[in-house]
Amino acid sequence: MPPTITAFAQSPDRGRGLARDMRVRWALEEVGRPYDVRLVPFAQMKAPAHLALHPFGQIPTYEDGAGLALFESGAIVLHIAERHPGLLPADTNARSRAIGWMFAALSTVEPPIVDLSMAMLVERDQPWHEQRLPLIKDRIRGRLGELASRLGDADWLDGAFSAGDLMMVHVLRRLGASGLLDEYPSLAAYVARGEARPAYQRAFAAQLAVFTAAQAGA
Ligand code: GTB
Repeated sequence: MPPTITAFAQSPDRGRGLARDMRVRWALEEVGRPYDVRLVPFAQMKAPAHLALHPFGQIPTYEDGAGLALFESGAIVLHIAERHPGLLPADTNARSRAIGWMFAALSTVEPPIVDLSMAMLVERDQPWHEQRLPLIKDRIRGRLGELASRLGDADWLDGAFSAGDLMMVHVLRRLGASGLLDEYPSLAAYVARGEARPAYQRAFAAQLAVFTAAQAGA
């Protein structure tokens, strides 16, 4: 039985593949595993049935059909990467480094990027918004500069494409509307390389189809 993941029934990203189910879809496509999707309407996200699966009432979740239920996109992608070839190197040290990049994406690079999204979405009317914005942007620039230095002219962060790159590319994509990524051409090219992967394209098309169908039915 294929695993079942959850995604927004109506994603606020309007099909841009920014919600975190995209990472899980992409990982499953990279390792060639089929999956089912259960769409969660906003009205049901904090209801007991979904909270039983995800303590914070969010997406994505992952159920393997054999009793395992997971939440947190990082844990889900790692689970997939550990069980199927294609996303983690065979060499144990390289494997640990790739997992390290997953953590770096989620805990070092993503937080200021999420801060920027939140600032633009829900803090615009605050009297301190205009003062806070450049501080957040400079924190992001700091991380992007450091990341660009480490990437250098390599295609991927540590040898072959890995779950670390998958996570980093998806985290960086959220900067699209800000223009910040364009200040770092090597990182913009890195993201474009990730997006060009056939597995990414399949995952993107699948999540876009959800948005298109929701629009058609609205
Ligand atoms: N740390 C968790 C993980 O990595 O899985 C975070 C999960 C999370 O934030 N999920 C969001 C959610 O369920 C969806 S992805 N939010 C509903 C809630 O908290 O009640 C975040 C997201 C949402 C929208 C956009 N967008 O519109 O561009 C981008 C990303």
